[in-house]
Amino acid sequence: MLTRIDHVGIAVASLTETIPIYEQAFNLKCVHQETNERQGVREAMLLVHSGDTGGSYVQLLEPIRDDTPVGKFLAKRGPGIHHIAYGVDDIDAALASLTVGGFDLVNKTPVHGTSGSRIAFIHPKGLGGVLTELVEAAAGH
Ligand code: CMX
Ligand code: CO
Repeated sequence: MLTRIDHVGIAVASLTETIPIYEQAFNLKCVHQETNERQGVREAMLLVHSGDTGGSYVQLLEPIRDDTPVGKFLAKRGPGIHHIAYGVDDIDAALASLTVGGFDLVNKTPVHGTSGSRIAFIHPKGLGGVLTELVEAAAGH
């Protein structure tokens, strides 16, 4: 079902401050930035590896408001790893299978993610305390 680690999502207070740190530390390049209003974030994607099944990235996340998932996370725990995201070929099939398995889906149907991808979150409680995202990349990504 899973094709790759798509990204590791890291909650930060400031993209402007954190992007250069990650670029310099690991010689990464920030290849994309966007604001996702529904998710309540400004995000930056730093490419780690381009593979046959799609890229792997560090995703830096800055909240656009305090009353958002990342805003609440930062207030409670401070900056750090917020979620892990796995690539899938068919997110509808993956969600159907997880539903049958009794997992607690935050998104029962896919929503809009980075660069036109379709994404869905699975609640951390059933997965060892790790908030988990599935990503079906848009065609050509
Ligand atoms: N990782 C692990 N546990 C988390 C967590 C995270 N990122 N966020 C919250 N939790 C835990 C809390 O520690 C808390 O646990 P306890 O009950 O044991 O104290 C519990 O979940 C509830 O915490 P909360 O602060 O009240 O958070 P909510 O229930 O309001 O929301 C969640 C939790 C997962 C439903 C919410 O964060 C969510 O919907 N996330 C999906 C969307 C998202 O994260 N978007 C931003 C990223 C966008 C992107 O990657 O594109
Ligand atoms: Co993500």
